[in-house]
Amino acid sequence: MPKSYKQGSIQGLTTDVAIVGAGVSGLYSGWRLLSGYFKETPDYRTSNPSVSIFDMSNRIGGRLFSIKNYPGLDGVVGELGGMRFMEHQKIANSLINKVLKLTVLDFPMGDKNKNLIYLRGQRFHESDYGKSGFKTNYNLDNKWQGKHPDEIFTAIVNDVLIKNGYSTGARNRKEWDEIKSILSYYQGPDKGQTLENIGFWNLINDQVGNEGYNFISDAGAYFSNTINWNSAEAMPYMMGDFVGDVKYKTIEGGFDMIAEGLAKLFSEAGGTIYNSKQLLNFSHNDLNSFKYKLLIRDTKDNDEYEIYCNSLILAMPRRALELINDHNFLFKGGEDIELKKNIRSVIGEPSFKLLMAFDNGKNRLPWWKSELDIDEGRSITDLPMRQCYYFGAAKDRNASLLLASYNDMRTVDFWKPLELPDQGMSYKKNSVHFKKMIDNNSFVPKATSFVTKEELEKVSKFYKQAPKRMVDHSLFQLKELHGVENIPDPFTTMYENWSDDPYGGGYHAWKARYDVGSVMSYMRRPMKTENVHICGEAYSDQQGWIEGAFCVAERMLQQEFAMCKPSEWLDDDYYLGR
Ligand code: LYS
Repeated sequence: MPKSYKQGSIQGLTTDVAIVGAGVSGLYSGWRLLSGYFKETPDYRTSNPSVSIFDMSNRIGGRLFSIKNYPGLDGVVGELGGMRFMEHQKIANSLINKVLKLTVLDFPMGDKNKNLIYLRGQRFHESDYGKSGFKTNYNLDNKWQGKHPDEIFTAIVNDVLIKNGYSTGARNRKEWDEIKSILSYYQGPDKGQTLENIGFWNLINDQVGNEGYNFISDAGAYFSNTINWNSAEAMPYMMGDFVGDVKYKTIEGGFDMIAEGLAKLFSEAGGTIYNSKQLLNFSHNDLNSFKYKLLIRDTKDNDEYEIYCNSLILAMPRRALELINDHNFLFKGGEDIELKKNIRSVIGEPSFKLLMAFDNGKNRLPWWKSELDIDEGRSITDLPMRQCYYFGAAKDRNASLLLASYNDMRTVDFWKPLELPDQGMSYKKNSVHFKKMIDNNSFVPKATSFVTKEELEKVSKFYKQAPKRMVDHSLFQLKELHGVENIPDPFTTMYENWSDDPYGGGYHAWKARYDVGSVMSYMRRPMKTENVHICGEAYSDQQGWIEGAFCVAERMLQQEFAMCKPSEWLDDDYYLGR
């Protein structure tokens, strides 16, 4: 597309493929369409399509959002969104290493002897689990008392496998897919049901009782992993991604470099990204030779534009899909149509991250190092903050950065009334209401010996600053979790609540009683007669990971856009899912 569209009016713009959403699934799809090979089919899409990406926010990356080059924090990166991947996630891994050539770092989980677990008022270390005589404050059966939550998760999954006549041991995603929809349950109220018809909470309750459920939900760090989602999806998910000695990786310079790298490749290949452009609606078009007309709103000045395309990729999560006007040929305005039901097959999972930067003071060490000799990794608690991650010190060691809270599901509600006034994506900073809230409530960045207030204020408009009351609640909990009296006030903060529009959650989970394999394939092209496609993390089988987004996008490109496998950088036999 001509670059001249980038600024100013996009009225009348035409593009073969319009992608809505500049998160990783949209950017990946755009780049692949411009750089990949198409099979020889009589499809119009075989001839060098023009591709444009639209995003309603003023940045790219979607739910990847790194804090980098922050004044006073040289050499330390903070993550408000996605922050890691795993080596067996092959698209992420090969893209990062072979295509984008980014530097991969270990994502530190810390020392089990130092990092803290604080549950029901009891403070201990991860290494205490399983020690003889160790007991938690949970009223558990002897069989489970004192055990590591991972051990309990594993026992639950193994029990199901064994009773179904399968071996325990490691399984890859393809092997899981072959068995997970035929596994069935054998006792209690869900007896005789296949696993996909059983909620994971229901299943855990039957296995380890209510108190066992409370324990593994609290100690497992994520409420999202134990909500009543689809058990057939939950089992491989827990075994592969969280339980045991999982090795996480991250990217030097910030996790959203994946989005930036893809955007750069996409632009170099001739694609254009249009920011602050929201898709309002779409329809069939008879004004020119393009199949569809899209109605786009500029989120900055509210102007509306009509643009034209032949294929539409909705690279967005559930909530964003639901924000599109539904009076069109696809959504049909009705609630009971198959597409609407399938859109509702996933649960948007609220999630919240709060970062705090501290002045290391005279000894030039983060407080967690000087007080508790913690170097890196995370601590877990049942307090509403749930998890904190010690991101580390700046190069000059003047300051350090803490992910002071990473929490999901019901605890996100704890932080809600402490947030900035809710005025949507681009809150109107000049309104009287907003100003009043800011004056009364805001946490104003503080100058330190190494960074001025002006420097901090300059960047603070790019990130939401935590209001004072939120900071105070957070410090209160950090003190309780760590058993430390004195934690300094942070000199600056940033937070993100991913439950807000248009995300509807930090990640998603499949509901029970849906045939996930069928819904996944359905979403990639809901109407076989139309070139409208849905892709992204939400309707993937690796929800909450960029790999989920990539696998769905790649599957869509090969199946629906007649693209060849990207053999130059990805193993041909890599399993993309159902
Ligand atoms: N991938 C996310 C993380 O590494 C977790 C998502 C959990 C979703 N249930 O923290």
